[in-house]
Amino acid sequence: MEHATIVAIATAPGRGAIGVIRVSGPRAKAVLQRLAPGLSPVPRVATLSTLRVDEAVVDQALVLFFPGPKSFTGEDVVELHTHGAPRLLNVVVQAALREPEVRLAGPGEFTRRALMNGRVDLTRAEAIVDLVEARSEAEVKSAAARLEGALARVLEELYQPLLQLSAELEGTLDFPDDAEDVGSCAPVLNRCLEGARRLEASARAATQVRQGGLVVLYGPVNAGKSTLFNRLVGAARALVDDEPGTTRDALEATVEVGGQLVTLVDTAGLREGAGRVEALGMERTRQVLQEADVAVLLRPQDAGAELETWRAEVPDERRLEVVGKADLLDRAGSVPAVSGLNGTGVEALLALISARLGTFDGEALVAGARHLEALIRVREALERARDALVGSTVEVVAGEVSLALSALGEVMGLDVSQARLDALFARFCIGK
Ligand SMILES: Nc1nc2c(ncn2[C@@H]2O[C@H](COP(=O)(O)OP(=O)(O)OP(=O)(O)O)[C@@H](O)[C@H]2O)c(=O)[nH]1
Ligand SMILES: [Mg+2]
Repeated sequence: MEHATIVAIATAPGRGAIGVIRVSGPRAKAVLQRLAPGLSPVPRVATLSTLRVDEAVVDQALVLFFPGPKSFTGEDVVELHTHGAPRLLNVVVQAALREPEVRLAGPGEFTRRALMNGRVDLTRAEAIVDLVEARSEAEVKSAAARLEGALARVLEELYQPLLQLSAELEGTLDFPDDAEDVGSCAPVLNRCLEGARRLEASARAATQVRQGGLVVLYGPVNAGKSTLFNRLVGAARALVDDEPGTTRDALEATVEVGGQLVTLVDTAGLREGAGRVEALGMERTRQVLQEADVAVLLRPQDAGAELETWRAEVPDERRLEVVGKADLLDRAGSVPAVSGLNGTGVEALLALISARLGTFDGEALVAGARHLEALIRVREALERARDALVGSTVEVVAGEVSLALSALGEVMGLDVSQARLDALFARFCIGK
């Protein structure tokens, strides 16, 4: 057990309105006494206080004291909300470090202490990193739901009956004479299997949330794809010119559409008789179209026989057709129109894309690839257990159930290895 007191700047580097310094450990209060002599803080109440370093006044700060064990880390915690000046924050941290047994915190060390002291469980610790790293509203919601404990509860709902089932099967092994027919386990086992399948589906949905959708702009040359791309990205990323065949390489950017992360791709326009490099570009367009979740066909209002060839590039269910250069149209058609130049119809297009991608439904609770992999093992083991009910021995069924149980335990963090903790906390920033 380590007894060092740790200190770190908890806010992002650089200037800001406020900067927060966090201190945790047995000497947290001593650090506070050094910086704000004479202050006797009321637990969990913000107090405006003068901070001093070597007698000199350095700032007016809001001071908070959270006595352990009812604090974030489970230890005594002090938070100093100073003005957000990087030099000032450093001066205060350096002063704190002069207190004996105080050192700088490593990445994620506050959360790690919270985990060690039972203040958060692993699913919540992981949710904290995901929340900090979230790139879209959907990721924020997924991480926040896990932080609130939703994942822990759902896992527990599967874990408890599985644990009981496992105990019963082991009992049967120990006292074979009392053995009922192993088939009597079937209802419970099937319910567990259902639960495991739901969790797996949720993990797949979460992977989708993390990766986001792939939206590809395609269509004939000069349709205005790059202009629209630039408008959606909010920056002049792609070259725009009235010469057909301007874009030759697929270009991608990450944008948020309806709260979801989307990779948006601008592609080389399609036409007959393109030169060699342009033809290579069109080849690339066709490749990325295969993977697209939504392919936006941007085309002129009056398209002739070519329209069917453009449509044929992508199956109907993944294609969204829009007419470009809406600002030049004198009559509205049946297909929605959009102008990358002046923004007409862009909001409506985003709404259509968002509807096609589907929205985050709160089911995407499970975090990452690691969870998905373990949950697949849970489901597979339970399927084998169910199959073994007919024509196999109790040993086999019990063995599979116990495999499922330990894979589920991995997700719950019941048996966490040091290496996995190190890997998790390496993703944290200092001060978290
Ligand atoms: N009036 C009007 N002109 C546009 C609009 N979008 C693009 N243009 C013009 O149309 C020409 C082609 O635009 P791009 O955005 O380069 O078209 P593209 O589809 O990327 O073309 P390629 O890369 O050659 O396939 C340029 O001269 C643009 O200024 C629009 O919404 N309205
Ligand atoms: Mg282009």
